[in-house]
Amino acid sequence: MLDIKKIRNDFPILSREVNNKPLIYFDNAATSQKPISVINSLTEFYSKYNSNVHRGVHTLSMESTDLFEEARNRVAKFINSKNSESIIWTRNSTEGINLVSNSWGRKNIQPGDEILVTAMEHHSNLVPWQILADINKAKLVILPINNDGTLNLDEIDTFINSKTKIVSAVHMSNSLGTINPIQELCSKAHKVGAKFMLDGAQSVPHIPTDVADIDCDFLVFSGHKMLGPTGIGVLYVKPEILEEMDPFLTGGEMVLEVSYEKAKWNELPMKFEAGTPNIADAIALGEAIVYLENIGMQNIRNHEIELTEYALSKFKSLDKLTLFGPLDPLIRGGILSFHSEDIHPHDIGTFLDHEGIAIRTGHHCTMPLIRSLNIPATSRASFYIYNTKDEIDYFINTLGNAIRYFTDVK
Ligand code: C6P
Repeated sequence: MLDIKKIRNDFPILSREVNNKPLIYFDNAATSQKPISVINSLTEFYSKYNSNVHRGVHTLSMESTDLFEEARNRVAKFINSKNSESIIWTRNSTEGINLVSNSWGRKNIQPGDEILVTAMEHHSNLVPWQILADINKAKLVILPINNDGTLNLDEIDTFINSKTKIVSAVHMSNSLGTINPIQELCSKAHKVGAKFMLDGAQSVPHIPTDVADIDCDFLVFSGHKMLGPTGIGVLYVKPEILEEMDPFLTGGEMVLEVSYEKAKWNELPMKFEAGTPNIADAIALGEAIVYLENIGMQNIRNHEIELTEYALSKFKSLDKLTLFGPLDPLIRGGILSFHSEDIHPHDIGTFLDHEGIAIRTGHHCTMPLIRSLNIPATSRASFYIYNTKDEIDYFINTLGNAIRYFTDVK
């Protein structure tokens, strides 16, 4: 059991009011709130250590370089990467996927090859592959889903075949909450000699992640969804693949030697980190990881299973709502997307906001998925470590009021 009261005290924003009501923050899939230790880390860096990294011989630069690399080591340990050279700082998950599709993809995808993604991908794990398929004359193949929001694996051995060169799949869907059987997808990809990339934007903040165990070739995630600041993300790449990859962005820091004619790339991981990196935010992400580790990732997962189970049972009391995604909390995360035929999601979102509840409404950057459900958008509540059953009670009650309010008007 988590000490939620203690945890909540660590998040200053949770004590504010919105529209004269205590804030209930259920928009964690979009971005999480930040504990005071992360906020303090940013202030401390700029107050005491601010200087560029890997460039200076002066004390400040050496200190900031140490803190920056310490944060990288923390990330490596957090996802059980054997070495920290496999950890490349990016701005977010989106940049990590673009790095792989542009660097590994352009070099390795041949005309006629197949790239497999699932029907529930975020635009970030779809559009870069559409562009790569177009440029390299490859075929983008979409793995379909079942009515319950799980992947349809009936013909998986046809979908992952000898033409498949990469399978890139989301671990936890940001629109359905579904947790995908990534181990199975990864081993099937490897069996046909394809690479496996995991979009961990929604899973790494909520589920213990072990890249050695999963055996994925690439993993991306975003700091801002796991208590860290915006503007910092991570791309993990298996060392042997990283060695062969060409840089994506070029310029300062990623070179060892430059003449007017050519350049020699820097060592890993700097080869992939052109320009001055996001130093303070990387260090603060390290603090976020310390915070998560102190609570324990399995404890976080257990707490969210409990909240999800509770919310799913409470949803049954609401008429006129369709809830998307699987109903078993063990194969879904704390993300609940729902829709009412009679009420536009933006109306629900605005009604809830008046009562202090923050949810997200829209297509959640999964437009093809939402369209395939024949709806314009969904309303989405998403939980994290600081959320409580009392908040869910208030949310369900307010949602009931919203449904009555809008359907009575009709
Ligand atoms: N989803 C949401 O509200 P960035 O924006 O690069 O940090 O993360 C992109 C991304 C990639 N994959 C998945 C599964 C995601 O959920 C996201 C971000 C947010 O659902 C913002 S659109």
